[in-house]
Amino acid sequence: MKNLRRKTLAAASAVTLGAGLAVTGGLAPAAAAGPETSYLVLAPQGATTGRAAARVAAADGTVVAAYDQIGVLVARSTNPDFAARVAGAGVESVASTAGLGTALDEGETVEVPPALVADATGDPTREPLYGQQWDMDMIHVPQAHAVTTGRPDVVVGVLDSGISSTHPDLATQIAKDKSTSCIGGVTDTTEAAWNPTNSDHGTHVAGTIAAAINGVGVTGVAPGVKVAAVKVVNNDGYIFPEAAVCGFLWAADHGMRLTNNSYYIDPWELNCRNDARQRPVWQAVQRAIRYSQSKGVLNVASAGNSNYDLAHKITDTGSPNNGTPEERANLTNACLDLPAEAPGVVTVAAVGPTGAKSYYSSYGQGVIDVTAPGGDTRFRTQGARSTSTDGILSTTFNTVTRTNGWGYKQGTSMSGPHATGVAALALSAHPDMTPGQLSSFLERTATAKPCPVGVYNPVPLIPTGPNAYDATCSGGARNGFYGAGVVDAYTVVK
Ligand SMILES: [Ca+2]
Ligand SMILES: [Ca+2]
Repeated sequence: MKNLRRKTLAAASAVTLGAGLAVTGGLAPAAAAGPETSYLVLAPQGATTGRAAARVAAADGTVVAAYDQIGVLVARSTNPDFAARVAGAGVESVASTAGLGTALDEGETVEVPPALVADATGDPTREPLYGQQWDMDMIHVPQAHAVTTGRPDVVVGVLDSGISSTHPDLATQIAKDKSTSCIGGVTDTTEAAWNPTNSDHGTHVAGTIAAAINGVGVTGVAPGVKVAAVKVVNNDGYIFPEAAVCGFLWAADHGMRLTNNSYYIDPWELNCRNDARQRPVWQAVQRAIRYSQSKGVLNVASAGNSNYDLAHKITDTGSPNNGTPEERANLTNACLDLPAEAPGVVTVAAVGPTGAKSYYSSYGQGVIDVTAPGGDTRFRTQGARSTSTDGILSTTFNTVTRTNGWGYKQGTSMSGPHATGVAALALSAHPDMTPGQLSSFLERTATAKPCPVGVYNPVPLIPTGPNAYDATCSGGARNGFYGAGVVDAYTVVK
């Protein structure tokens, strides 16, 4: 899956490159307009953006968003020489984000028939579809709800593809005054802008965090808290760095204490150390993450669905021109996969109904912090067939028929929001915790899980090949497959 994503990225980049060649390869003068391109313009760290904004204007650019909090401008220009012209005093770096969008790992949705409406009892286990929510039992959600379902002043930013505001399990759960689109790096708070267009991924994530106990459908982990839609996935299914920057800043400046990030923005880590164009982009995202942490936000992120050892990725993907394995320590911060690997971010792996690592879950000692149910639709048949009921049941929005419903998805996109929901319960019970305290608390209260012995492969019959999902776990009580263990909703509130 990692390779697939890279091919998608490469294709997106190639289109952009082709368009650029068409302009610069002709006889047109240098100042001729090219395609409109988005840029991130970084002022020196700690400086205001005034001088940078003046340079943008002088270089035929338009500032579409100014993030003075972190010294970052989002600019657009059709001038092919924009980056060269904007460089100078007051500008630390400038880079186009063209081709640097990462495709959302969407996964398929398997819808279930609409649930009958039952009496709203306040008991999560009496929700009509609760019998299919093995995930909630695994992390002791009913026991937690006997203590608290969460406080409504805890607002979780769902940086994702939007949330359906008409969904019967979510309509009462959304902080509409804190919801926005961040597509293009620019906020748009109209309700239509932050509703889903071509993806219900964010609707599913939001339901896992906070679907209501209302006699309809499912329960979320923390139905007493609120979710805010912060739409960062564009209509083509890509997350661009400027949207992520906008999302982190929006959440931080609108009083959110938690964000859920079930996506991955993936620098080409083999290139980024020496790639002058990529480096400023990742620096801007990291400034945004650091800023949100300084405002008291704990960010939770999915580890990814590539069964990839994140602790040894340079060795694993080493360039054919360089046979010497390189150590992670040689990497600069600009080469991290974001947001999962940014310092202070809670990185979540996935387990299936048995509590064992999901076949797809990425891993890595020192990278994975905790794990949570994300589903595993292949273990039951060793990979021969897919059993959708071993996925995660949550709220859905059919983007073709434009109807709300419920259905299964699987992925670390689904495990992340379980950890976020547990963090929201923890914060409801312990409102004074700092992000650092909260993340340690999540780890301390998790149920530790040892490494399986030897090479792990739960799906030897999967059609992509008998060894495609081999993985080896390293570490002790805290290890590369499960981090500190499986999060627990009850132990954080009891
Ligand atoms: Ca419900
Ligand atoms: Ca981390």
